[in-house]
Amino acid sequence: MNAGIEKFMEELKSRTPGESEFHQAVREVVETVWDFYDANPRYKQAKILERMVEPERTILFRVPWMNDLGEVEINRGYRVEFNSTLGPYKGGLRFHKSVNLSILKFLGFEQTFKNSLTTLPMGGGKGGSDFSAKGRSDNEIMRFCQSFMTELCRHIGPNTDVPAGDIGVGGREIGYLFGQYKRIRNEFTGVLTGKGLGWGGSLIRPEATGFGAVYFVQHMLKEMGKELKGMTVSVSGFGNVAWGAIKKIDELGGKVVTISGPDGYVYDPAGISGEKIDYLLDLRATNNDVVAPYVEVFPGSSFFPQTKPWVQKVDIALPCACENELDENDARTLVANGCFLIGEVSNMGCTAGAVNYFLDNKVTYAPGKAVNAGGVAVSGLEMSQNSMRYNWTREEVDERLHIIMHDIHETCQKYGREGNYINYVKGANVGGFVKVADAMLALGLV
Ligand code: 2IT
Repeated sequence: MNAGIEKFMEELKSRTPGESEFHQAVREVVETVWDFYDANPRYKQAKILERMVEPERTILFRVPWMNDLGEVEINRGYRVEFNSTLGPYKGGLRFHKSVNLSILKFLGFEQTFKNSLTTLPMGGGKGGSDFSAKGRSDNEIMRFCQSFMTELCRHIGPNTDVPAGDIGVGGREIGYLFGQYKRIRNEFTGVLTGKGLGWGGSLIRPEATGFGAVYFVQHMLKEMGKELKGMTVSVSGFGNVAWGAIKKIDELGGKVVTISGPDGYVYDPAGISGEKIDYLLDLRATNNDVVAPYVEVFPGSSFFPQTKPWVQKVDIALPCACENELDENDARTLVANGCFLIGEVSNMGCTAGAVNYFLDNKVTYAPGKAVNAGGVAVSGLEMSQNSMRYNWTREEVDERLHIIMHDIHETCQKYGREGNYINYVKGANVGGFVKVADAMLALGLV
């Protein structure tokens, strides 16, 4: 235990009581950058870390709307504008019943480092609401989005803060949010990313998080002298991120054998490919948030209620669902069953216990802020295209995504190499930190 780190964390906790996810995300970063921080008094004197853990601005607001029965409903809206040192605040909106300030602060904090790693000019932010689309009609979702944006629109803008999607916010929600912003502000600008192709969106954005994650995993494998072809992979989740990852793994000759939802997981030993991948989109469109129906459509697969896919024997595991979905027990089970690479695609998908288990045992593991950065990277490319009022081709966007994921891997190696082992957690955190910290020093005490 390092006394400096413990003191830092105690002070943080006393200022932000109860924000356990936020504390978890900060601790992981502080533990890995501390030596570097200690060795560079100019960062310490300027209290860079202390400033980084305090969001520049936190906005909380009421979101009133009317359901289909004519009843009034009230949700809470949030936007945490964490750090604008490198560019406009950038990060997704999450609509899920679990959303609270702690979760959005952890996500906004991580986003700042992730966006720094992409090499693109984006600050970090995150927002959302405790609204859940589960069981809601399309009209209810539209009315909620319109009410949410009626308040949010005064705080954001293409040069100020550019939200996008996250859990519960996909193309449909971005459409309703963009429509309302455009109407109120009378502006057609790149104020949101993840837009539809016909109205300002970028090719590859829907696939980008999953594709980028697989490109990153390819670099990790190459480092080990292996390739994706022929590998068996377990994936959790069944949303946009899981869909993109499965699509790319299938294309490159890997075999994905699991998906999961809040109801349990599906094991499909034949592999999820072809029409099965398209079926994930149908599952999502039901608004039911379950994966069990998969086994009725595709015989030969099995459904395991209320359990996670990490018990299956695979070569590679890719958590693609939500934070803390893979704990230390899961980590031990995976490794005992022969899994040799874990690519965290969800934000903070692994608990601190799981991460420490991987690092202590020198298991190849990379954190979400590196692995999943392709999503926000292509959002950055969508912003560039919107500013130019021009669209790049699929090939152009994909090539840039390839370069960005390659560069993030290089950064992780540069700061995380420990002999033959790459500590990707340290690499991503120090790499992300240095760029933001240097820019904060240059911009003075603001
Ligand atoms: O976690 C993430 O990086 C996202 N949800 C995407 C953010 C974005 O602005 O595209």
